[in-house]
Amino acid sequence: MELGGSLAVPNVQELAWSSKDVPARYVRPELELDRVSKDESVRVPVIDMSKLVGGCDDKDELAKLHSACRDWGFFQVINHGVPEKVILKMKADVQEFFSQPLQEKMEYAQLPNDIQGYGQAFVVSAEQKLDWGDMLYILAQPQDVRNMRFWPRVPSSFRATLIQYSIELEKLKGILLSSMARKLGLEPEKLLTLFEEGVQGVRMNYYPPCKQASKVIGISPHTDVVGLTLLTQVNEVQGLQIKKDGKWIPVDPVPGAFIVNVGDVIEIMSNGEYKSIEHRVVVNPEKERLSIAAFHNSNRNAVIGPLPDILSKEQKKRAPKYKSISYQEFLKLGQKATLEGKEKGLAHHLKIQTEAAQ
Ligand SMILES: O=C(O)CCC(=O)C(=O)O
Repeated sequence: MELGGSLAVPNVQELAWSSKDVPARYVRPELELDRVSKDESVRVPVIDMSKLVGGCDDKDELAKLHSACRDWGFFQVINHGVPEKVILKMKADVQEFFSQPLQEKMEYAQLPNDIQGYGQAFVVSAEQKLDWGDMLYILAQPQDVRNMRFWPRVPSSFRATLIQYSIELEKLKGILLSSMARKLGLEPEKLLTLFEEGVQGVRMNYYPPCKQASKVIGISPHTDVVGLTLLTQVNEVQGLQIKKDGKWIPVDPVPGAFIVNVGDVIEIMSNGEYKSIEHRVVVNPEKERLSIAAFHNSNRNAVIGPLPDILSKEQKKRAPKYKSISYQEFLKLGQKATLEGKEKGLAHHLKIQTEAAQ
């Protein structure tokens, strides 16, 4: 599977050590105009997953999940069933990987025409502004997409840890998708079937501190060109922000929680009922930040488009708001749309323009 690649650019961790001034390619003048919410009462919803599994059928919690997907596109999940020791081991191994000398990490460097490996994400032109972060991206599930060339051997437990972590996240993905399906008026199995054996890519992010933190961005504003993302912040350094009502809202992780976000594919499949929200990462002036994002795609035979059952929900006929495309077309378009912000994201590309909107 060809997923396109990224142009080679300097390693940011090294740059952060070596240079006093931020090179021009990392400076983002537009950040000065951004509005960040200081209102602590506006925070992403927290969903208690123990109320949605094992025969518990808490209607209020299900309704809370539904409104989180519809009105926020982002939420946190607690009591999610992923064993704490699996999460802690994953965090520890990722931290150990990034703390190695550059030469060791470069053994797993990105190659032309592959998005996997150690490097920087989605650099497609020599003029493009750059993000203040490095990453290791690995396709972890299903087994047939794995390319062990990019899987670190140090720490020695890394490979087993990532496999265990990715299996646990697949289970959580399943629970979330069946809960969402129920509130969307679908058969509980419908989304599960569409996402069964879908590719899970795990992106481990490392954002070095930056003395001129207000001038750079860890990850540019974007929506996720996938179905569902499950994210864990590795250390105690806050940085993720989501766009709501024109303002950036910081996401403060609840200890032990996963941060979940609806991707473009779920927005499209739900015919716009659920929203894929723009988000970005800001950098800390003193401390490094690490995070692990697991992106879940639909399976490789799925058509990406509004689901017929949603278009005819409750016997009402609804017009599709998005075009339908094959998974192959989705991969091509997805590459273009990535890291371009909501306005140019995949859901935007596929949106059917109504006369009134033109
Ligand atoms: O580091 C984070 O909190 C967010 C990461 C993210 O948005 C991404 O990897 O696409």
